Formats: sequence, C-alpha cells, structure tokens
Amino acid sequence: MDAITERGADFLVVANRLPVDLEQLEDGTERWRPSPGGLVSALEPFLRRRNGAWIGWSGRADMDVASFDDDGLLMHPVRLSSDEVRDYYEGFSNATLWPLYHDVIVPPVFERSWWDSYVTVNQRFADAAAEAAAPGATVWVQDYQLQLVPAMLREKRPDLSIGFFLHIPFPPVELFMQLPWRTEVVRGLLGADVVGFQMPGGAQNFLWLTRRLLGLEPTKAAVRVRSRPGSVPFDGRQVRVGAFPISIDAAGFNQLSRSTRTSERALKMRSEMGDPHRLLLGVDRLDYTKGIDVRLRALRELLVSGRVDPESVAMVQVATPSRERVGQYKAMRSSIEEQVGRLNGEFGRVGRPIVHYLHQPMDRDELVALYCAADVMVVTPLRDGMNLVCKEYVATRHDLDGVLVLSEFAGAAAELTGALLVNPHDSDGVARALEQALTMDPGEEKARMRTLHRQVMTHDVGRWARSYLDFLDPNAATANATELQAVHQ
Ligand code: GDG
Repeated sequence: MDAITERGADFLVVANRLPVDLEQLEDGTERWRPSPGGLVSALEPFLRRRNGAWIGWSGRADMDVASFDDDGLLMHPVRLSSDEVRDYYEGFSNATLWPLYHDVIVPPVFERSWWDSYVTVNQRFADAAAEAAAPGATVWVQDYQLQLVPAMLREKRPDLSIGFFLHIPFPPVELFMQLPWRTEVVRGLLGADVVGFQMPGGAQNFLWLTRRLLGLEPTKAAVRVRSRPGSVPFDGRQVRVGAFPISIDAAGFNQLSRSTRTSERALKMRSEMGDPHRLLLGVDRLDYTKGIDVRLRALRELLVSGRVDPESVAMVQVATPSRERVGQYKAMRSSIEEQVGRLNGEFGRVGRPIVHYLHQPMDRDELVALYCAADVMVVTPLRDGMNLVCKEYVATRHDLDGVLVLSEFAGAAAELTGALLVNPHDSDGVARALEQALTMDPGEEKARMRTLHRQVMTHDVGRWARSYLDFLDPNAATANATELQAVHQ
C-alpha cells in the first residue's frame, strides 16, 4: 500500500478479479502468476505510463493479501469472505444479473440478502479505489459485478474522472424492470462520466431506462458522442453513453499461430483424431448462454438424416469449467454431457468418437493449435455481449482457410459479416449452416475469411481501449496515441 498511499495512482482499473492468480508451488509456497487476458494486455501500456494500479479480488476467499508490485504495476487486492463469494459473486452477480442480462435464458433469482452483499462489496471496491487514486486520476470500472461503484466512488471523490464498461449485454427495458433494485443500479452507473456498452443497442436500452426510471431526457446538444447513443444530464453533470465493441490481442494470436510448433501441433491433433475430412470446433466456458447444446443438436440432425457421413467429420468441444457451484450450471453440464454421450454412442466407433469433449482448462498454445487445426469454428450463443473466441479463431487464420459459423445474437456478428450467421433458436437453420460450412468451396471460404481476418486484425483490443479512454478524457487523446504507437513498434 506504500506507493499508492504516498502519491496515489493516476490510472486505475477496478475489476472483480486481479489479472494475477495465486499459484501453489511444489514446495508448498505460493507465488503470483499473471493470468494473461486481452484486457490486461490492452491496458498495460496505459497503466505503466500513468502510474497505474489494479483493484480486484485475488480469487481466494477469506484471505488478506497486502498490495504488491507486479513488475511495475500496483496490485491492490480486495478481500472477500466466503459468504460474500456465495452471495455477491455466485448469487447476485451470477444467478441474478447474469441471467437477467442474457435474455432470461434461465430464470434470475431475486434474493434480498444477495443484494445486500452486492452493496457491501461494491462499497468496499469503491473505498479501495477512493483511497488509491491520486487527485484528478482516471478510474475505469469494469463489468456487471461492480455497477454501483461509479456512484459510490463519485460520492467520495468528485475530483476523479470515472468510466464504466459493461462486458455483457445490457437488456431491454421490459426485462431490466424485473429487477427489484433497478433504480439503485441505474443510479450507480450514472455516477460515471462515460457509461460504455459493447453494442449501440445496449447503450440505447440504458438511455431508455434512465428516462423510464428517473425521467431523464437525453441531451440533443452537440456533445461529442460515439456511435450515436448520446448523453443524459444527471446531478449537474452530463453522463455520456456509448458503444465500444471490445476485441482481442489480434497480433499476439496471429503470431502464435505462425510458429512452427503450433502448426506441427495442429497437424498432430488432426492425425490423433484419425485425420477427419472436416474438423469442427467449439470453445466456450461451460455456460448456458453459449448454446453448446444448439450446435450438438444441429450436428446430430445432420448425422441422423444422413446429410453428413460420420466417417468424414469429428468435432472438438472445449467446455471450460465455470461457476460450478451455481445450481443452473450443474444441471446444464449434465445435459450437455448426455448429448455428447448420445452422439458418440450412436455415431462413433472404437477409437473414433464423433465429439471429443474436454471439460478442463486448456493452455493458450494448445488452444491456438486447435484453432489452426479446425476447418469450421462453431459459435452459437443464445446471447453474448461480444464473444472473443470467434475473433481469436479468425486472427489465427493467416492462411485464410476456415469457416466461421456465428450466432446473430453475439455482439461480434455486427462486425464479422463474412461469417455464416445463424439464429441459434432455429435448429434447422443451424444445421443448414453447418452443412454449408462443411461443404463450402475453397474459393468462397478464402473470400469470406479474408474479410473476417482484415476486420479483426485492424480492430484489436488496443484500439478498443484507446477509443474508450480518448472518449472519457479527450485531453489525454494525443498522449494515448503516442504511447500506443511506441508500444506497437
Ligand atoms: C465476457 C462476455 C465478452 C476459454 N476457455 C479457455 C480459454 N478461454 C478464453 C477464450 C476467450 C475467453 O476465454 C472467453 O471470452 P468470451 O468473449 O468468448 O466469453 P466470456 O468469458 O463470457 O466473456 C463476452 C467478454 O466478456 C469480453 O468483453 O466478449 O461476451 O460474456 O479469450 O480464449 N482460454 C484458455 N484456455 C481455455 O480453456 N487459455
């Protein structure tokens, strides 16, 4: 805590999790290991240049961890008790807000004690940020777990420039209105100077809600707005609202895919699967929003009807363990595993299953080799804020081969128009798209992938971060551009 108490950080990220994991070594000691993600790589240049700090939970309950310096970045852990992990995190965040914001695919649970815990924990994050920030600092609050932080922080530190970004969809008014604490959440978000969403639709939903719940009229004046949505006057300030579609470290994925090690591994994977004529791939956290069941049903339909020969295809489905203590996730896992078992039982043979199902985290090199090995990437969420997996697949296809089947209900569909877009609620439509992908002629495949590849390589996560931060603080725009240029050289 020493460095930040003395001077304070000029740029702070506040997120549920720190970008590091506590790792247990063989000798019983522990050390912090970076958990690389797009967000941290995109924000690192800004954090380093501006005396940055990251505020978040360590991932372990009931553990006091002092602030520490991670290779020049200040990590400031926020403590959560095991009751808070249950109520704030697994409860309100993942069993109330997550389903409510994803079209109520499963019913959200409304539980007063979870809400109370959400308020307490949000206050703790806000207090930590208030303490760590230098006068006039920029604080960027991330995601649905921390929607009350902007207002709580402004209350204590009106001098700060506060941004908020929601990584998941923001729901239509009719759904959001179910939330018993709807006004409190909207007021929490309005504490920010900029409320950012993935898509213009989410920003628009938010603006409509501010009118419905608080009677705010959007400002029509010539305020600088991004992708239209606009701004609302609140509490003597203009709160600006905009869409900022997130992306990936495209160059990083591309580079990894070009290594000899990756191509050799990709070839080996295919041969271990019996060199199928066409290999399908799905990569998701095991989550009911991701529509893993949708693609398995479509594949089964093609096999049952004889439109696809079981000898010619194989599919890999990586379903990374996620939120395993939340009830809805347990039920979903069983039903997906039943589908996989049924497909393999009916269409596999000894040593040659149709679906290779992996319920385990996979390291990044292995994941990239899988992307390179796959002929068809299948991404069929029922609702997804953006979906990074489809962008990662595209970034690794420097050979311009590969077909992407993508749900219209993923934010990424707005950009990735070269994909075969499907409605995940239309099983016949998904089956038709899979069939089309499996039989696409190489000319069309390359033409489509060329468009996709260009889009992803030119719209990376660095560009996303810069566009948001320039919008939040136009005075810093030139400095941000210079800094990023230097980093990418
Ligand atoms: C939320 C929003 C939005 C997955 N399994 C493994 C692994 N992953 C990595 C993927 C990808 C990331 O996790 C998943 O990102 P998604 O975007 O697909 O989905 P969410 O986790 O739901 O993310 C989403 C995102 O936030 C960003 O704003 O796009 O809409 O829901 O990067 O590669 N990585 C490794 N092993 C795995 O087993 N190494």
